[in-house]
Amino acid sequence: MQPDLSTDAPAAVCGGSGLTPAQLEAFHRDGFVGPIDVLDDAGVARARAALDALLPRLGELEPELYEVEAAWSERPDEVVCHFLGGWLVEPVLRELVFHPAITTPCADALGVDRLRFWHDQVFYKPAGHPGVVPWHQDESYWTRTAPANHVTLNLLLDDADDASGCLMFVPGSHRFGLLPPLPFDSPLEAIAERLTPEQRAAFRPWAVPVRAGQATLHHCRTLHGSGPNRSSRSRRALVFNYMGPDTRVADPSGAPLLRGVAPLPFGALVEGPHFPIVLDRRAGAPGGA
Ligand SMILES: O=C(O)CCC(=O)C(=O)O
Repeated sequence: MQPDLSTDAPAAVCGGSGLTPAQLEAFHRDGFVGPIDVLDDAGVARARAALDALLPRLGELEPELYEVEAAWSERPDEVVCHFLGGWLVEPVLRELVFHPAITTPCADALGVDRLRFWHDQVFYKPAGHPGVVPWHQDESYWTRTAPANHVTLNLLLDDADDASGCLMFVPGSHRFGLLPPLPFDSPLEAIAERLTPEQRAAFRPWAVPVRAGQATLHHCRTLHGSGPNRSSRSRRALVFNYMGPDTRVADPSGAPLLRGVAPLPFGALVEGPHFPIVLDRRAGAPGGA
């Protein structure tokens, strides 16, 4: 499975100027920042159309993707629709992986001149869907790569608020240390029993409502989760995960980092067509300073 990396950036996407100093300060202080503007109305419409065409074909496309959440496949009326690898089959998602309006704030947050793609995800909660995304740190699922210099941009294709299950974050939790992974279909609060008394005392979640076309950005150790969609609106999120350019394989097992990707040996640079450099701001680089 070799993704076609040729891409023309979609016209209907905002700037690419990156995080303001205040946004960067918030990211370092709290472990997340948002909302940030990414797509204009035409860009949202284009991404929605692409995703809506993909969703009914998930069963047929599953072998080409990195992963479709098994619990959702078994119990779609209870569990949030979640899959990885949409960029492999949908050109609009592939374009967004490389777009400066997405990559620039992520590179700013990580403090890197070169940004490497890790993978994409989709989280879809139809209107009235009871599924939740339990509180978790992304890094709990990513310990097969190191160092932990990864970031997540969660782009909403619908207005999201408390009623539709917008993302919630625990400010400062990126300094909690690494917590254990939990099954995707766990209850929202399942992490509570894994927290120390100090962490429990510091567990004061913030909900971050966003408009369609806006995103939140969070550090790979920031605790985040989302509740059910009690509204009559869809809640569609495209998620883009990036990492520093020098990330290496930290898993001695030799298993592929993602399904269908050629295995990389322990200690090797995470690179290749599935993990492209998506932004290079070094002097002399194409598009760089
Ligand atoms: O969109 C959601 O509810 C969960 C997203 C998430 O876990 C992420 O962006 O890392």
